[in-house]
Amino acid sequence: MSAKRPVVIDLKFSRVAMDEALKDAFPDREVIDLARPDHAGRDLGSAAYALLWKPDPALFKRATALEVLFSGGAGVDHILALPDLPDRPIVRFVDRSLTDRMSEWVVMNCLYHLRQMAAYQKQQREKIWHEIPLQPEARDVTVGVMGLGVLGEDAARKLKVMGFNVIGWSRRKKTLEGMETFDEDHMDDFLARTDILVGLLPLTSETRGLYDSSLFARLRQGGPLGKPVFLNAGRGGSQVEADVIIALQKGVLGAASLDVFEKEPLAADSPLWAMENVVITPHAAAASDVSALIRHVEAQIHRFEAGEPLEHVVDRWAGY
Ligand code: NDP
Ligand code: OXD
Repeated sequence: MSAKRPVVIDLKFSRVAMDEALKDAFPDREVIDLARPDHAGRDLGSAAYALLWKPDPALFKRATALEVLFSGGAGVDHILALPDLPDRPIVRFVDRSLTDRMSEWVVMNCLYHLRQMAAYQKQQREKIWHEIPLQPEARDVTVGVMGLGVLGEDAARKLKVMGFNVIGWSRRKKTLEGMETFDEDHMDDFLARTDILVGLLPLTSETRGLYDSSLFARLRQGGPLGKPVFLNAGRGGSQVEADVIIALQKGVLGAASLDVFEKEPLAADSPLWAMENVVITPHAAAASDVSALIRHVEAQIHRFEAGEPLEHVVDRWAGY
C-alpha cells in the first residue's frame, strides 16, 4: 500500500524544467506538484513523501501523514526553520553535478583573485595595456576552506590540483591527504594561516553570523595577496554583511566573492554591488539539477520502501 502513496512537490524551478524532469518520474504513484495551478488545491492527507525548496509554511498542516522529507537542495536550513515540522527523516540533496559546479565556482574565484582579474578588467575598460608586476603563484597562497563536507572536501581537492596550499576547518577534525586540517577548537590557528577564506558551511545556530569583523581581523594580513580575500557560497546568514562591507572599505579584506547574502535577492542599494574588488553571483554557484534531484528522490524512496536505510539524512541536533 505505502509503495503507492503520493509524493507532494513544492519546488521553485521553471515549469519547463519541472515538466521535463517529471515526464517519466514516479510511474506508480500520484505526484502532486503544488506549483501547478490544477494541483494546488489537492488533498495532501495521504502524501507519504514531500520534496521541498523553501516551501509554503502551511504545508505540514495539509500534509499530515508524511514519512520522509526531501530537501530540493544540499542545504536544509529552509526546512528546519519551518513551523509544524514533523519528526520524520529529512534527506538532503547530494549530487555529483552540484558538487562539481560548486567546485568550479570556488576554483574560478580563487584563481580570479590570485590572477588579479579585477584589476585587469578595470584596465580593459580603460584600454590600458599594462602587466601588473606582482604575481604570486598558487603554491604561495593558502586557501582555508571552512566546512569540509561533501562540497568543501571536493573544492579543497580541486584547489590542491590547481597548486594552492589548502587547509581546512570543520566541526570534527577530518583527515584529508596533503592538507592540514583543524577542528572547531582550533579556528584561530586556521584563520591565522589563511590568505583566501572559502565559506562552505551550512547555516546553523552555530554558524549564523560567524563571518564578522572579529573573524576577518584574525585572517593572515600581509600574505602573498597583500590582504585576505573572503569567498562565501555556503549561506548568507553566516555572514554579517555590514562587517563584510566595513572590512572591505577599511582594507581588512582585500576582496570578496559572494554567492549568498543575508537577504536574497541582494538589495539594490547594497554598497557591495559597486565595489570593484567584489564578485557577486545570485546564489548560482551550484544550482540543483532538477532531473538529477528527481532521480535521487526516486532512488531514496525505493530504498525506504525496500527497508534499506536512507542516505544523506540530516542530523537535526547538529542542524545540517
Ligand atoms: P555537508 O553537511 O556535507 O558539510 C558541512 C560541513 O560543515 C562539515 O564539514 C561540517 O563539519 C561543517 N560544519 C558544520 N557546522 C560547523 C560548525 N559549527 N563548525 C565547524 N564546521 C561545521 O554540507 P555540504 O558540503 O553538502 O554543503 C554545505 C552548504 O553549502 C550547504 O549546507 C548549503 O548551505 C550550501 N550550498 C550552497 C549552494 C549555492 O549554490 N550557493 C549550493 C549547495 C549548497 P563536520 O564534517 O565535522 O560535520
Ligand atoms: C542548496 C542551494 O542548498 O542551492 O543546494 O543553496
